[in-house]
Amino acid sequence: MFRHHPARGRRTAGLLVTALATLSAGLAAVAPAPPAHADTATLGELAEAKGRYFGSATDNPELSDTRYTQILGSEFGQITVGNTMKWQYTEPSRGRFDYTAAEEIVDLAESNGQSVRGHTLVWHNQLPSWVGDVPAGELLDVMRNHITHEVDHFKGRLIHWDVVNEAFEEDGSRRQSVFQQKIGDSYIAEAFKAARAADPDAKLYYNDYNIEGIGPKSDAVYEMVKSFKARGVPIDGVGMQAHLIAGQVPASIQRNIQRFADLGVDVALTELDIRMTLPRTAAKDAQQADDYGAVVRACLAVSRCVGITLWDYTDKYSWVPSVFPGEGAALPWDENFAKKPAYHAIAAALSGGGPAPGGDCTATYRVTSRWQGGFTAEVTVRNEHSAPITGWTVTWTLPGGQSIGNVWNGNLTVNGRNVTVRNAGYNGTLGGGGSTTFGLQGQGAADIPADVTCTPGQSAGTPAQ
Ligand code: 9MR
Repeated sequence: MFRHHPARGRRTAGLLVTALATLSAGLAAVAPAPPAHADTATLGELAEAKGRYFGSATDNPELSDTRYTQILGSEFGQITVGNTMKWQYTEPSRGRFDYTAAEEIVDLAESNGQSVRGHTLVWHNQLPSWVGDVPAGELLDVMRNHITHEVDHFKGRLIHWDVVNEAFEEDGSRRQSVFQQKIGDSYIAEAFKAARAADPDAKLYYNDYNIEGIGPKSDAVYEMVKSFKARGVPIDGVGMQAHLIAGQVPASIQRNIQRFADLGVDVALTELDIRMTLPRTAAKDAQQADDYGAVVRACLAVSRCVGITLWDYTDKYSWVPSVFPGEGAALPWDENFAKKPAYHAIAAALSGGGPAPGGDCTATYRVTSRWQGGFTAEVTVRNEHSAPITGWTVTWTLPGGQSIGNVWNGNLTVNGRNVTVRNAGYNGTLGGGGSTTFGLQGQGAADIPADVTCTPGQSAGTPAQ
């Protein structure tokens, strides 16, 4: 019996489309395109079905890339303004406010029906130099004025504000920013009060990195939130940035999200990316896919984890390579906008599926030659996860008029139009990201079957010899 797995079906369809595209580029006689699959849902739609959002950050220079904006506008339910709501852009000199660049992104998101997170009001970075020169006795007023002006400007248009960003060091002590030094510990609470007064409806977040797992830094944020709740300081949420490393997702992430939720605040994963040491390999992609799936499932497991935002969605515009030389490939779309295994793992997790026990596999069917009355094809079987699989079964329905003569590097069973190919004795075990191929010769037109599906293991039908 084959487990029905909606995400796997979608992924197989995607691979088939890729196979078709490759084919149509190389062959004069082209098989007809498969029908569009009614169950193709975007990440935004899948998240919405779970009562969450799935979004992407973006930045102004990218908006002239039409291929980029097409996916940005269709795949996501939420947008974060990646740079141009920061102080450097919005109050470049004291008392002179400029929202032109930020407005461009908010307008675009609104025209696409997407919600917007504001990022960020008070941060030590991307701060214009004049702020550093404000006398200590004036900085609290300057900070309040900045917050009041910006929050008021976007009032009613944003769902969340990152009110204060990155105020803690790794050891849990306060970062010695200009605000900390000149205003003191109270500046964070004061910032939240000013934001609430300016827009009582926007949800107010504290946002930081390396607080996804339990440790000294997340403990410090936890204690702050606890004390804000006890003292009536208006905080609604904690943003865990989630700039993660493949193979190193903190084991305590779900427990950590839950403990913040238990304080009575929402949690959002606000800047998710999962980087790797370059170059990409199939095994690293598989590890990364597992990691993305695990992070999404950790969020879905906590009802107050309200949404997930990628820190941009394509490697073309990722911040990672410029800051971590030799690392990158952190996002679910590559620099040419091709979806990686990570994309499919996110879709599967949002659909409620986990990786199948013992892994998961895909099959890509490619016609390698054709002649009057016959053809050969090659099927690539790939383990999409990091856990090894010890066997695989590929099935499809024969397109009308086709029959199969023989298969090599696999064991064939045909039952009416139902084809089953199981691994041979020597090619069943595939490590994380590993792949193998089998070949076949068929009679009839070289139409590509529409439902090629891979299942790990050899559970269906007669056992392989
Ligand atoms: O993606 C942002 C990049 O374009 C800026 O140069 C950088 C400046 O520090 O900020 C990046 O975004 C950061 C975000 O605002 C806060 N968390 C870390 C993000 C990545 O550095």
